[in-house]
Amino acid sequence: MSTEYDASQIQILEGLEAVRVRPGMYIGSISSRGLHHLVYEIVDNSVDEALAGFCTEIKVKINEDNSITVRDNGRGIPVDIQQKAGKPALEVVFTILHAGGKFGGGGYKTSGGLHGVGASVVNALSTWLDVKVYKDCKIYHMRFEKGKVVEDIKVIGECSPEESGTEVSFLPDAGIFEETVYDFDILKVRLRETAFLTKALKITLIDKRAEKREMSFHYEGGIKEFVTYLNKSKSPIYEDVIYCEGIKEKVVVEVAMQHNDTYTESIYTFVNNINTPEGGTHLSGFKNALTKTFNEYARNNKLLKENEENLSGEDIREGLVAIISVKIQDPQFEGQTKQKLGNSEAQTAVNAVVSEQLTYFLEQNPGVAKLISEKAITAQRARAAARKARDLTRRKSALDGMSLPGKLADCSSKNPEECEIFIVEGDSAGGSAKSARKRDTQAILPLRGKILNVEKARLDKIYSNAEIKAMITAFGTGIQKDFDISKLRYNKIIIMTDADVDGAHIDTLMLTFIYRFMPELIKEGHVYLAQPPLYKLEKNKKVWYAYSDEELDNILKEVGRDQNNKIQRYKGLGEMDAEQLWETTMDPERRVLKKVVLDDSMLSETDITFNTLMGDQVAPRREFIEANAKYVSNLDI
Ligand code: TTJ
Repeated sequence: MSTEYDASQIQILEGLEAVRVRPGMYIGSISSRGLHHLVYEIVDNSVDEALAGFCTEIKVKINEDNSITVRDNGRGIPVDIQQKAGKPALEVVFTILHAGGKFGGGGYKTSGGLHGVGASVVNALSTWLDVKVYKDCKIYHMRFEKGKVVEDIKVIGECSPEESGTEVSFLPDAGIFEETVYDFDILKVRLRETAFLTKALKITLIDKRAEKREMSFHYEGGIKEFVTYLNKSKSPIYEDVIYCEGIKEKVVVEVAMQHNDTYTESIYTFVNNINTPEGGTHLSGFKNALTKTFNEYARNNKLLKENEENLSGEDIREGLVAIISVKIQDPQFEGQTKQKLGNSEAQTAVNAVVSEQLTYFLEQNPGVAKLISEKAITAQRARAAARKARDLTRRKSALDGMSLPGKLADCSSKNPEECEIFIVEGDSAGGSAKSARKRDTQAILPLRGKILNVEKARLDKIYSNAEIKAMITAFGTGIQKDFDISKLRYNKIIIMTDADVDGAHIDTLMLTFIYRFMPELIKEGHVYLAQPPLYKLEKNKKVWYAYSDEELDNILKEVGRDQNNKIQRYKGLGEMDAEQLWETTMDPERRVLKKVVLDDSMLSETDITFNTLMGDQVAPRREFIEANAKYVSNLDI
C-alpha cells in the first residue's frame, strides 16, 4: 500500500473523501459517540508518545465554539520530509489513512476495533484542523479544511527547548455529525480511565464554555489506584491491592485486584489501553491462573480438606474487583463487535505472570490468603444451596406450567408487544393502579416495601426472596445463564414509585436487580421509570399537573398567581385516586416515561454509579440520590 501513496495526491484526497462519504465506517457513528471518539482518536496519539516514555502531560480543552484542543509535551510529530511520500511527515499523519504516529519509534500501535484509525480521519471530518509542533526551538504550523491542506507547513515562531510537543485543534464538521456539542462528563470518564491505565501520565480536561470546569487525572499507582477507585464505596476485605506485572512472549502484563465484601465480580480488561468489554484471551488467562493458584494454595495449606471439592473460579472471584491490562504488538480483535482479544500469546502471558506472582504473594501474605479462601469457601457452600433453591423453583414452574405470582394482576392480552407491567411500590398504590389500569394490556405487580439489595446478598438468599421471585416469574425471561428474551411477557417494564427520596431508592434497588440479573432488558430498552406528577393545580374547575417545580412555575405564569389557585403537592402515589393516577402516570396517551439506558462505553462508570449507590458507606449513597438518577435519560412520551 505504502508505495502507492507517493504516486499521487489524488489518491489521498479520494481516501479522505471516502471518510466523509461513509464516516460511520471509520469512527463507528456520527452520533454523540462518534463526536467524542474524535477526541480519543487524537489523544491516543499523545498517549502512545507517553507509553514510549517521552510525554508526561496531556491537556484537552473544549473551546467555546465546541472545537477541541489537545496539547502534549512529547517530542512533537516529525516535520521533516518523509522519503516515501515526498512530503512532510506532519502532513502525512493528517492526510493519509491509517498513518498513525509511528515513525520508527518502538511502542505499541493502538490499532483494532474502532480505535487507531488515525488522525487523518479526524481531519477529514473537521471543518478545520490546526496543528502546531514545538520542536528544536521552533514552532511549525499547518492548517487543513475538511481534510485538505490550506496552509502548508511553515515556521511561525520560536520556543524554548523545554517546550517540545504537539498541539492539535479541530472543529467537528456540523454537516457530518448529528451532535456537535461536547459533553464534559463523557470525556471525563474516558480520560480518567486513560490516566489510570497510563501510570504517571497527567491528563487535564478543561471546559472553556459557559460553565467553566477543569479536572486533572494523575495516578502514580496506575491500575492499582484504578482498583482502589472502583472499591471506593465498598468495603475491601484486605487492605492492599494485589498487583502483578511482567513481560512474557513480548506481551506486557499488568494485573491489579482486590476483593470486597459483596458477591459480584467486576473485572475490566484492556488491550493497549482499549477497553475489551467482551474479554478474550487475556481474561481467560487470568481466570485460569487465579483458579489454579488458589486451589493449589488452599490444598497445600489444608484450607481445603482432601474429601472437599475444588473451589470453582466463580467462588474465588466473588466480590473481586480487577483490572487486567496488556500491551501487545499486533492485537487481533474478534467477536461481533470486535471487542474480544484473540491473541493466544496473551493467554499464556497473563496466565504465567499471574500464576507466578500470585503464588508468591499468597505465601508472603498468609493472612490475606486465608481471608480470600474463607470467602471463596463460604461462596462455594452458598452456591450449592442456591443451586438447590433454583432447581426447586425450576422444577416447580415446569410442573404447574409457570405459575404466576399471586399478587400479580395480569393483563388479559398474551401478546407481549402490546403488554406492559407496572411494578408498584406498596399495596395501597398497587390497589389504585389495579383499578386505574387498562386491563387488557396493563399488568400490575405490587411490591411490599423495599426490595432486597442484590449487591448485599448471596445467591441463595436472592433466589428465596419473595419479591424477586415474583418479578422473575412475571417477566418470564429467567435470569443470568437461563435468560431468554424471547420469553419476555411484557414489552415495557415500568417501575412506578413515589417521587421522593425513598422512591428513588426503590428505583435503584430495582434497577440494580435488573442490571445484575437481566441486563439485556435494559440494553434492549424494555425498562422504564414512571413519572408521577409533583403538583396538581386547580383553578376555575380546570386542572393542571406539574412534574417539576419549573413546570409549576410556568403554569403559574400562564394562569396567573391568584389567591384562589388550589395547589396540591403529592407526597406519594397513594394520595392520588385511581382516576388521577390513570390521567397523570399510566395513560399511554398522556403519561411521561423515562427510558433507562446503558451506554456500553460507560459501563465501568455505570458500575461505579451502581456501586456508589448500593455500597456500604452511607455518605456517597446519599450524595448520589440527591444528585439525581444519572443513568436515566431519554424521555419517552
Ligand atoms: C514519533 O517518533 C518520533 C518523534 O515523535 C513521535 C511522535 O509522533 N510523537 C507524537 C505524536 N507526540 N504527540 C503526537 C501527536 C499528538 C497529537 C495531539 C496528535 C497527533 C496526531 C499526534
